[in-house]
Amino acid sequence: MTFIDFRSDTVTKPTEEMRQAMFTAEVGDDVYGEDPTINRLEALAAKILGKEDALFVTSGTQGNQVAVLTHCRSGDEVILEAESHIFLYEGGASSALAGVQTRPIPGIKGALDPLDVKKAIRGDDIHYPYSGLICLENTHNKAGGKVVPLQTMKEIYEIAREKEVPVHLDGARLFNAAVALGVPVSELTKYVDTVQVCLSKGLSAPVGSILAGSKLFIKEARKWRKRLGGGLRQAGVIAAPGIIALEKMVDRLAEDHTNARLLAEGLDTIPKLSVSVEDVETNIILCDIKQTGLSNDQFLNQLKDQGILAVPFDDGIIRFVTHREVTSDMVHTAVQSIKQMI
Ligand code: TLP
Repeated sequence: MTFIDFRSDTVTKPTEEMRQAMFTAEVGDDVYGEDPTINRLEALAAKILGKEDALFVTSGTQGNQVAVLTHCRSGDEVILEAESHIFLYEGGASSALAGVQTRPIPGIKGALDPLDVKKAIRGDDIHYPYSGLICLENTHNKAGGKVVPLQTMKEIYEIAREKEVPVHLDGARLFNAAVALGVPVSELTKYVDTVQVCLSKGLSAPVGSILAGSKLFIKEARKWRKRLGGGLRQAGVIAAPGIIALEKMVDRLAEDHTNARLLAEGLDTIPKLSVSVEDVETNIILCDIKQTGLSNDQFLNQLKDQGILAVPFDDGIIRFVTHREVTSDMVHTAVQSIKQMI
C-alpha cells in the first residue's frame, strides 16, 4: 500500500538532483576544515541568513542544543515559549547537556509577548539565576506552523539587547515563515543573534541543519559540536544536497502552503472535524477530531486503513503537514477518503 504521508515534512526524500550531487560531491576531512562542499554550504548559508559564519550540524536538535551550550553556562536560565520544540520535544537536552534551567512562558499562537519576556529577564540578585538566553521559534510547530510576526521579533530583540541577553531562533521552518511573509529570510534573522534552520524538512535534503551567528560564536559552537561527537569527516556527501536545498527548494514551499490551505478547507467541511482555516499560514494543519468521539489512536488507525498517515499532537488534535511529496490531487483524495471514513 502506498500512503499519503502527512506525518511531517521530515519524510521528504532527496530529489534526483540531490542524489547526483551526493554522488559527485568533492570531499575532505571537515574536522580539519578541508571539506570543500561543507565549506561551500556553510558560506552560502551564512550569506543567505545574513550572519558572519555558519556551521553544518546533523539535526535541528543538535543545532539548537549547540546554541544553548555555546550561549549559556551551567545554572543559567533560558527563557522560551511554553510549547516550543526546545522545551517540549528535545528530551530535556538543555538541562541534561547544558545544565541550564528553562523558563517556559505561554505565548499567543506561538508568539511570546515582548512585555512577558521583559518581565522574565532576571535582575541582579544573589538568589536568581542569570538569564542566559531567550529562544524564539518561527514558524511555531505546536501552534500549527504559525508565523511569529516580524514586529514581535523586533520588540523582543530590542529588549534583549538592552538587557544584554542573547536571542536564539529555532528556525527549523524559517524558510516557510519567510515565504509566507514574502520577505527574504535575512529580514527575520536580523532580530536574533543566532539561528538554526533545518535543511531536512520542507527543503527536502536528507540530513542536516545550519547554525549561524557571529564568527566568534560559530568558533565556539564548532568546539561544542566536536565535544558532542558531531565533528564529521568526508561529510560533503551529505552537505551537497543542502546546497541544492538552499538554492532551489525555497520558492516551492509556497506550493506546500497552498496545499495546506486546501487540506484545511477540505477537512473543515467534514461535519465532525474542525480546523481553524485562517490560522493555517504555512504547511501545518491542526485538526480537532473531538466531535468524532474517536480517540487519537482510533482515528489514526482508521486513517491508516485509508492509506493516510498523520500524527497525534494533543488530546483530540491531529497534525497534518504538507510537503513536496504531497500533491493537490493527493489532498483531494485524502479529503474524500476521510469524508467517507467518519
Ligand atoms: N520537529 C519534528 C518532531 O520532532 C516534532 C516534526 O515532525 O515536526 N525545531 C522544530 C520547530 C522542529 O519542528 C523540529 C523537528 C526540530 C527543531 C528538530 O529537528 P530534528 O528533527 O532535525 O532534530
